[in-house]
Amino acid sequence: MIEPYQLSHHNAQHEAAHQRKFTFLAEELGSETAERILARLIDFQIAIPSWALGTGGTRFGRFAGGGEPRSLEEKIADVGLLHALNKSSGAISLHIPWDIPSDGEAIKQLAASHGLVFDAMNSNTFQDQAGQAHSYKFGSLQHTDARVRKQAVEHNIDVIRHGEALGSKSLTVWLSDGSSFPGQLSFRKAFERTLDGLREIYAALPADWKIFVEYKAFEPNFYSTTVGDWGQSYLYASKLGPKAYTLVDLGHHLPNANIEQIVSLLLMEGKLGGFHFNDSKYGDDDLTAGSIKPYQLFLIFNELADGMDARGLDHATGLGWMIDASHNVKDPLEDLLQSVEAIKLAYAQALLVDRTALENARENNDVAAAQEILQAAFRTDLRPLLAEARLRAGAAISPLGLFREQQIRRKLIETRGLKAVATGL
Ligand code: PSV
Ligand code: MN
Ligand code: MN
Repeated sequence: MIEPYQLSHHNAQHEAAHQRKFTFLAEELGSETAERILARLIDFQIAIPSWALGTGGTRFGRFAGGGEPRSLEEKIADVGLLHALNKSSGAISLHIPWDIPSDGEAIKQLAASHGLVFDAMNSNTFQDQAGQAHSYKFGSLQHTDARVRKQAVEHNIDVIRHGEALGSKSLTVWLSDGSSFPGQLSFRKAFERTLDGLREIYAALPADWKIFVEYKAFEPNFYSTTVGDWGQSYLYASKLGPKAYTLVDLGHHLPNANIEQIVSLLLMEGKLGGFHFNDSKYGDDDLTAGSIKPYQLFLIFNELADGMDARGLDHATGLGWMIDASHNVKDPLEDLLQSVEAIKLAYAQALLVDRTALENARENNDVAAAQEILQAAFRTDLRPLLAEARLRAGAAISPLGLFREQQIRRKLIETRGLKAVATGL
């Protein structure tokens, strides 16, 4: 979709203005700081979920945007396109059975030809599929009927096998299990059954795999959720063993939860596995990362950068970085480009925080100074650093700009049709 000459033409057009801004910023920051952040930005990759490439919709309706990927191959092509534009989206996360590969090796090669690897595999026991023997209406791993639980365990093991063929190294389990009315289930039995099921899945993990236990406060159940918060996820992960971790989806908390504190403690305990980035105003809104609460995103990265350094974790590979978003009114590809940009910006700002000065201010109970240090980093416009990182990585100075200049959506509609609907939610 993007030819090398189109990329160089775009960059040539924007280079002079970019250099002016970058030179000024690098001088302000000092070249050592600028280079340190640039090196980390170039390494940092954020996986794209296969289900975010089409229009999401709500329970009230769906307004298709056109040109959506009709197959796994086309989803890979879309992520390849994002990666060509920003060189920061070098991984794709699949959801089974929405994305069952007919030929794992061929799919792996296709992804590699776009410079992509396979991030976490996701299982789905929150929907019934055609031909399925037992229904998940009343849950999957928590179910009162052992046959339903067995079916859910087997599905997860099947997802692991698909992932092995693709070179993935982790399984994310998000369960919609829970109850909608008081009295409907025994919390204790639901927990114990779920733990038993997770233990069977854990036992089937290859030696070098991780399992991420994703929590969510509510929806689709509205009274209780069996993996409802980080405490419950942490309990499962601790009981399962060293290959089990908690996954934090930013939209899965009750309003005003202090997510940065949760992240800090999970990281301290060595139980933070990864992220699903998005933003929200009310619930699991799955809005563009950084579109509602950019300061919160920065504060989360501030804890991540600090905590990963404390544990000696590699920033690029130590945790699983992924977007989990949905798009009702925006072009999905444009939205994903915006999310990646917002995540990298928050990360860069966190890398700018003067940790020694912050530590001093804390030890001296200098509250105002501590706040100033964080806000100074957050309020520094680091966008020219992001553009420079892209330029050096062989990406576009303005990925969204190039996407629009090349009228990519129009071309996708021409080849795939206006009514193409991606598989997924
Ligand atoms: C559930 O709300 C969730 O965040 C899980 O990660 C799912 O896998 C994904 O959204 C898609 O439904
Ligand atoms: Mn999620
Ligand atoms: Mn969600």
